[in-house]
Amino acid sequence: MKSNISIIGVPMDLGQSRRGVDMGPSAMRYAGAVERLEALGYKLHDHGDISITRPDKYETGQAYKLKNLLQVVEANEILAMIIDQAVEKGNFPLVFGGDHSIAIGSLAGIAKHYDQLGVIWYDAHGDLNTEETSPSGNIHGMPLAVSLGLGHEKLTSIAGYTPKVKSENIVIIGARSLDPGEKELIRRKGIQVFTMHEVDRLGMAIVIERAISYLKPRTDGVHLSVDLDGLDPSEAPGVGTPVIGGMTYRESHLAMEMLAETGMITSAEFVEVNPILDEKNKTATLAVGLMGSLFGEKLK
Ligand code: NNH
Ligand code: MN
Ligand code: MN
Ligand code: MN
Repeated sequence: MKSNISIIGVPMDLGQSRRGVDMGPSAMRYAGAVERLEALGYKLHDHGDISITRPDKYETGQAYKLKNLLQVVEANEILAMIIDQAVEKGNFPLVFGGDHSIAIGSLAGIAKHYDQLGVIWYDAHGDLNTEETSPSGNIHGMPLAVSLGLGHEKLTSIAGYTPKVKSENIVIIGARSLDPGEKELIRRKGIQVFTMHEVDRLGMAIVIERAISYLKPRTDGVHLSVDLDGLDPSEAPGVGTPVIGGMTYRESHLAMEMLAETGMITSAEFVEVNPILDEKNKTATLAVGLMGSLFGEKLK
């Protein structure tokens, strides 16, 4: 793991319809993220939170196919620029969300630095919708499709190039709520998905071993995108779209620890922490604990 970490907070809540997830970065800072990583000997560069333009009126109804598109695009362009510079400097970019629409900007800033960027998508959902397949019009359900070059041109062209990632370099872990269009895309592109069925059947250790041996030979860097709704809502209640039957606290720590051992993760984001829906900052605290494991707490 690189010894310098760039932290970027993205107080974004426009990619979905439940207010409050914009406070995620504060909640993770409050839960001690910076101190936790400093204690492990990393040098932290905290860029603070990028500023998000609020729309005059939130687009929330069913009528909208791509809610708050312009503001989501603007924030992701800025995020991509900041991340680009962090990677350029040789730092490890660590992004605090914000809803998952910000993965568009993260990947846009990172991917140009790699020939074969890998992505691990730790999530209850596939986030593989386009405006045609989305049941909600929420852009947080689209970032992985956008990064594959699928979806609205304003989203796919962020940072001036497309696609950001290749379907064969993606591994999804923890999926248990996939929309029909997402399933179709997964089949068509042959995307590697370890649903909860595989997590139950094989156990997390084997799932992560397989993810690692799949990605290692084919990628030259791996972005880890952790959506806290990947975990079970009993352990991560502070998320906007909880889905029962998720990954446990222990499974998730094991996953982070095993990824830490390989040293193959080159950037990461922790998203969808909504302090308003949380219980005493439990979900933010959980996220910060997972960061500790990802950055090698066990090994230090
Ligand atoms: N698949 C649904 C949609 O596109 C839900 C996505 N919600 C998420 N994704 N929280 O992680 O709207
Ligand atoms: Mn999700
Ligand atoms: Mn997600
Ligand atoms: Mn989510």
